Amino acid sequence: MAHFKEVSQQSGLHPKPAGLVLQYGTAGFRTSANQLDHIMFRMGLLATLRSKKTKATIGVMVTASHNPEEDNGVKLIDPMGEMLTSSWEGYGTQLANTEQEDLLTTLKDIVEKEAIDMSHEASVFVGKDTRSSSPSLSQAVLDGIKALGGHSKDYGLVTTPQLHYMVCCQNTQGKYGEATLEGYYSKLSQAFSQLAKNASNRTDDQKHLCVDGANGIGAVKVRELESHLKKDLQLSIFNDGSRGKLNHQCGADFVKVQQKPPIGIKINPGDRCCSFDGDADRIVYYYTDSKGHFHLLDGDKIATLISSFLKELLNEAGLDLKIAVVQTAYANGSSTHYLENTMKVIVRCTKTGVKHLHHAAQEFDIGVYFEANGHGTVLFSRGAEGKIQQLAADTNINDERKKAALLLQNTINIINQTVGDAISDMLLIEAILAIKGMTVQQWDTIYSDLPNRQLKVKVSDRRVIETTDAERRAVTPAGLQDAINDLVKKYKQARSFVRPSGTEDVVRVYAEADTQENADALAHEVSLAVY
Ligand code: NG1
Ligand code: ZN
Repeated sequence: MAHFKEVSQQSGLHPKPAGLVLQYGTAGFRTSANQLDHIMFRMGLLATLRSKKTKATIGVMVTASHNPEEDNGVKLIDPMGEMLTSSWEGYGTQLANTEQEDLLTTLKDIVEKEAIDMSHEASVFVGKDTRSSSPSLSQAVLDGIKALGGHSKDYGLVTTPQLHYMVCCQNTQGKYGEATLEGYYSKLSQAFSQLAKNASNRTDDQKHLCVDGANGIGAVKVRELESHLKKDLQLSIFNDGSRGKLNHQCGADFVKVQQKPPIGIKINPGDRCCSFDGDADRIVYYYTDSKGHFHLLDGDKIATLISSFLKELLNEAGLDLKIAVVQTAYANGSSTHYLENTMKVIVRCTKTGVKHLHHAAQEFDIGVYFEANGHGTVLFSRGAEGKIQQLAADTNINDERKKAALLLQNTINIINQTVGDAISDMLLIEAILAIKGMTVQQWDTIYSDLPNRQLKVKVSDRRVIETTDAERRAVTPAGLQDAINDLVKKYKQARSFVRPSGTEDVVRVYAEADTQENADALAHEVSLAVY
């Protein structure tokens, strides 16, 4: 096979350091950028095979999200814009770790196992974030695609969710939208402007939002969006990459974990602010009050705002659709309590990692899923979308039902259903606050978070910890869960769990309790039990 010969020649230009072992984890490969050249070339090969197998366009995004600038990473996007199916993650790991001389054998094994017709055309979309290592690494991906005879389209600098969107648009023949940046901005901004028409008499202050771009791609892209927004939303963009370092003391992950504002942003009491992460698939909101206290509105608060808005609209529209909120163990206990007991919506808890939440959300008519760290979106089933479209087009219903149906229709259009998207989530949140005439402080008071703390613990082998019950209980090593249970009993309203990270070589410890001191103390004590 001519292509295999080409792979053999080209792979020599992207050699694997002997002995290096890496794994396709929760978010693809992610590590120090200087170890990734061969991984990128090989992921170009894998994406080409996946495209031949699915007979659809596949995406490859070069990014390490919220990791430091020195790192990089790569993740594959499946035909409907979702994450690569788990059964292929193993091939990713195999290809990554096979030594140079065995590469062709591994490649041919995958072709055989998956019965891939190599004569079929392949099409792969490639995108990258703003890291200094991204241009050469994305070139390595393009080289891999070319070596196997695939066609590639290089979108250059895009956010992760933008690339997911392009892949979905391409494979649905434009039904989801146009596979261009212009198409993305116009779909979202038009939906926003339709929604914003339902807000009355907003002052300039109410239209104003401070955005922390984490010195990354999100800042570049939100600026491009700005020109499409007219005067409906006024953005002040900070950490736009012109001075600071990517993700350094800024961005959604920093703000969420440190529970404080990013550097590089000047905020006055009451100002509504949000932070994106390094590839703009996460968003958190925050403000400081008149006493200078910092208030965070994380993924849980976002899920609550969005699901209560949708639930109200469904009632007004008279549509009987099943709505659920999907969370992980990191969701604040107060949010789960509020959703289940006050809002009375179904709540599901899944393992960490967006693909788990995404799959759980697909089981409902409307599935709102958010990780506490701000990664999330809303999924509408085909049936639910159909009913909403039908009602919006119905001329025999009263004004209230009509208005609710149109709001639901525009809400569908503003959401990027392929994956969590900071830009799309931001527009939806801004639209909801505007329509409800709600300030960020009012949103914050829907429920009060239990004080909580997240810690990282370095251990020699994090894989000795195995968990069950959506990662809420440790089954190994023996005795660890009993020790955690005993510590939790010492505190009020307390909860704690540990799990190995899928993206860093650490064990994560989470604790919540009635006061910050107690949450801190519990997290500390549990981290000692992990050693
Ligand atoms: P790990 O490192 O497995 O905890 C982190 C986040 C996930 C997810 C992935 C991918 C936390 C506690 N964990 O995973 O939610 O976003 O990164 O980016 O925030
Ligand atoms: Zn990210």
